[in-house]
Amino acid sequence: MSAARFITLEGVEGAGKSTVARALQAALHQRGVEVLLTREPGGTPVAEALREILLRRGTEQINAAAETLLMFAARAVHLDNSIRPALAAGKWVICDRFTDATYAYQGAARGVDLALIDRLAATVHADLWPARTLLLDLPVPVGLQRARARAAADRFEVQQQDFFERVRSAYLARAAADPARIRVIDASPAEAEVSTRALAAIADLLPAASLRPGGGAPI
Ligand code: Z5A
Repeated sequence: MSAARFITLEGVEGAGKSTVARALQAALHQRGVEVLLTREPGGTPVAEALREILLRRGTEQINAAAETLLMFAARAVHLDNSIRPALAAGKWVICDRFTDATYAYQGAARGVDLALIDRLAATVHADLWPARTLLLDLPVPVGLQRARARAAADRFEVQQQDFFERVRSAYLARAAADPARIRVIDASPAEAEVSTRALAAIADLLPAASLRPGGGAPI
């Protein structure tokens, strides 16, 4: 059994996080690494119910503070009931978005006090941060085009371009401040190339045996 690792994926809409997450899961599986693939908000029945509330375009207003608290409520449940047990069982966890998203969306884009987010993060997961975060970086219009070609817009996707520019800038600033954890990957190339770069960006975390020739096919 390999040492458990917590990996997160971040980026603006349509950056390709879900696509890369699936490719990483397959590549790790080929290397004998058991992976829990999950997402935020969501990942457990209760957290998915909160996701539905957060993403639905209803008539009732959810202000930025309430949105932040709901994100962390979902995260606390997700950590307790899914992420921590998986890590304790020795699995790798690949999570599509985590607390960096709260700093980018609720903090930078919605204007929530970063000290509040610091406090909530310390309360909910002071002991657990991702070993590696892959920031899939893409010009905002390209990501929006990809995302909007796919499905009807949710409560976040209806935001204007400047909202997502603030998200992107915040992500890049966080990566510059913590380059050991947050690796920026250009998400413009074709899917296979982006996934190959993502795998390379976590290669140092893999057990040595899985990197030997024959230890797994490239993705
Ligand atoms: N949110 C928040 O505000 N605060 C928080 O703390 C957290 C989340 C945790 C979750 O919605 C929303 O919650 C999110 C932020 C907020 N809102 N927004 N907006 P979501 O999970 O539905 O949305 P998302 O996280 O942005 O995922 P996404 O739109 O599904 O994008 P993606 O996962 O990055 O992309 P994808 O599904 O892999 O790919 C999108 C399309 O592009 C698809 O058709 C692919 O086939 C295509 N694609 C992917 N890669 C490529 C490449 N390389 N080239 C060409 N086409 C590609």
